[in-house]
Amino acid sequence: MNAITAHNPSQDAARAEQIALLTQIEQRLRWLSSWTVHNANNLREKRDGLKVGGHQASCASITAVMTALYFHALRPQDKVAVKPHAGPVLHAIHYLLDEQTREKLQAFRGLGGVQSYPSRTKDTIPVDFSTGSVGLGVAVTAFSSLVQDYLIAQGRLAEADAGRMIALMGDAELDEGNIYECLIEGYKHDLRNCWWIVDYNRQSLDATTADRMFRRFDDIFETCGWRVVTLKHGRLQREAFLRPGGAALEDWIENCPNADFAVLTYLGGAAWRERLTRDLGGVAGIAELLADHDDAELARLMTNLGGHCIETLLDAFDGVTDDQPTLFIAYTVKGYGLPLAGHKDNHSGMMNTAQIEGLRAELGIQPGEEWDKWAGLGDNLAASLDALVKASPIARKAAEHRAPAVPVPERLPVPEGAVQSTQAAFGRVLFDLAKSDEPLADRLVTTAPDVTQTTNLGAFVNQRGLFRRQELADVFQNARIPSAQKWTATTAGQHIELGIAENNFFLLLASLGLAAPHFGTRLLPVGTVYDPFIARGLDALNYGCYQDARFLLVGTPSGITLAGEGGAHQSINTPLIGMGQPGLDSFEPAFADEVALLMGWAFRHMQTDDGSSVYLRLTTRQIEQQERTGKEWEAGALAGAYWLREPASGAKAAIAYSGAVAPEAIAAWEQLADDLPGLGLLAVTSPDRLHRDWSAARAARWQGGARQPGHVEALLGQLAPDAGLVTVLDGSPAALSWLGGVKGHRVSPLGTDRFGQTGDLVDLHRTYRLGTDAIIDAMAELFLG
Ligand SMILES: Cc1ncc(C[n+]2csc(CCOP(=O)(O)OP(=O)(O)O)c2C)c(N)n1
Ligand SMILES: [Mg+2]
Repeated sequence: MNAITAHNPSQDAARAEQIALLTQIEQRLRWLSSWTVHNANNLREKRDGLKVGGHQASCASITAVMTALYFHALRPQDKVAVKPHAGPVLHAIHYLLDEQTREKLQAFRGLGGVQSYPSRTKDTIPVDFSTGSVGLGVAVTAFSSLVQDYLIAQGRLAEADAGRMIALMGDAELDEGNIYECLIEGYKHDLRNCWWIVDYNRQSLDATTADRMFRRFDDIFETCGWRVVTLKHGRLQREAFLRPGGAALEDWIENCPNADFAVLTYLGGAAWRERLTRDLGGVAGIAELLADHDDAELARLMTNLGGHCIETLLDAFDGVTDDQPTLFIAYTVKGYGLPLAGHKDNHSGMMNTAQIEGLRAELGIQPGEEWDKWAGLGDNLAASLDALVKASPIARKAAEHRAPAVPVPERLPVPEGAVQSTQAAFGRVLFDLAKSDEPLADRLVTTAPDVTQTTNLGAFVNQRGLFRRQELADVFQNARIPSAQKWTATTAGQHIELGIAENNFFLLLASLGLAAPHFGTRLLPVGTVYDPFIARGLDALNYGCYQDARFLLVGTPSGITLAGEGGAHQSINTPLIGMGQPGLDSFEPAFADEVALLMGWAFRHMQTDDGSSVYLRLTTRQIEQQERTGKEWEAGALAGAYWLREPASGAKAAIAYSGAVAPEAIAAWEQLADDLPGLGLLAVTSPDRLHRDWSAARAARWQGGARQPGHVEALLGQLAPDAGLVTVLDGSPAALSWLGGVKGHRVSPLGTDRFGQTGDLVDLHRTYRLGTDAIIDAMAELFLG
């Protein structure tokens, strides 16, 4: 820790003045965050009988840390992820900066008001990273730092503009596994410019945290290349430790179990006195030390931990001037300065009316002045505080970037070949782009969790190279050992290789997908993962979508079409994940020309204001391609479905299929067409978009707009009202069975709803009823049964 330069009196005075003002600001943040929660829960009219909620103790725990950070250490180019339950503190900071309104604070957790947890997309103050699911908001900062380094290495961001990616985290977040996955990946990629500041109050939601972990975090982080700065004691404590008996007191605090410390904090000065007298009464100097402090002062001394001492925090932040990733462990008290301090149930605990009134009076705030920024402080002090706030570097933070769109070619060339798989077609489209001089090609960044080659990214990587900040030779290539894969890494490479950890994969996609608003350069991230292992990173995927990050996710291979790989690798429910996930438009194409069309569309859709991320569910099954005569199918394929074989008007039946089972659907159509004249064959490229469009069309009527039939209604409207539908896909049948509800058609849905097993495709199609025979049987049953 940097000592303050002691020999310049005017500097000392300025520092003392700054600390005094920041201490006032810290109190204001504690007040405003408490009052915001109190107002929403106790004063605002309630219409539903539900608890509103909020976390006064979690806020009070971190107000000093946030004061020192936001009004001193933070630079305009830095980005911060704030622990979810400190949302009201972040909003209070922007209230002091005149960037947040009283109305929004008063509407905390109400529609249009301040969100419960900081939200990039819904809050109106600058929020760099959304948070809510603990752990993810922490780890994402490391990946954003990696993205920043990628942009610097590629000459798209000046080194001088590099910011720190900072996470303000709760100590319970250290229990989340994704933190450690990220630490390992960060070490491999030479992570820098990252600060994680732990609000180490040793309380989680349920309990006080395990004493045994004390010091272990230092070991873990230091092993991974981090500097660990522990802020255990505030200035008052450090001074007391210098007194006679002080060493014993320090020792006592060091060894005090977390739970005991919390209990004594809650009980207050008299309890501290009683306990310290019991434990240390015989130690020389302790009686005098206790006598020198009344109960309130003693309580203040004993809770004067590093994370509540502005001076200690400023010194710690100022002390780190290099780019080594740094973990600050700031010891704190949950509920500091509130009557909730230390109570084990304080996570969702709230001050009652008498308690908040007590706090108001203690801070000199008059009734009715609760929302006034500097109430009770006097004009001079208020002016000084206002000046400090407005002069802080954070007040100069620029608005988020609006990066121009990267042009996408009108058409991406369709890979040639009479027999192809969608996965190979995907790899080929990327490879063709990699060889081109399209501006789009330079903005592609690919990534995969150790499945680069088996998901057909290899050709792209051979062409565009692996990315590393520190260049890395391909040892195999240098030794002239033949391999299809070049594995040389350079700063110019465009593939970021990850270890097998799907949380990291999705967090990197999220960070890459936020490059435009964060750093002013659009990147078009493309990530591949085995389709079943999407589930492994599902919360991180949701987290990326929630923040409106834009990426192309490719889940491949998928379904029981993986045959020999067996049930452990066969994805079943991913079509439903694709349908259910907001912010992610999902597709399951069958043919190479559909893949090329959808990829071109995806690169455009990822860049439009009302666009989203895109998910392609692909397969390694090679199938015969379609001879196309026109382009009419394309609009339908983008909207989610088109007739591969147009039904006769008023036809009595149709088969609807998605993806890899196209050959079985086509064969069944051919066998049934004679018996069922006019039989239709519907290629469903996106159950997701089809369903969303159907919902939107119905909602339009209820919202007063004109009732235009949705795309699926127009398609199925060509059939007779009493027509029968057989739907089939290599995945949950529920992804298509809803088609029967659109026009009231009878439906027989085929698909997989049991775990798969090994077998060849013939056996598996028979066993899981996905084959041509199953489709014909299902159709027969609709008409005969
Ligand atoms: C993934 C996830 N699991 C559970 C929760 C519910 N939850 C919210 S806060 C919390 C404990 C927070 O403790 P800590 O991180 O120490 O925060 P603080 O003590 O500062 O409030 C839990 C379990 C959550 N938000 N996210
Ligand atoms: Mg905690």
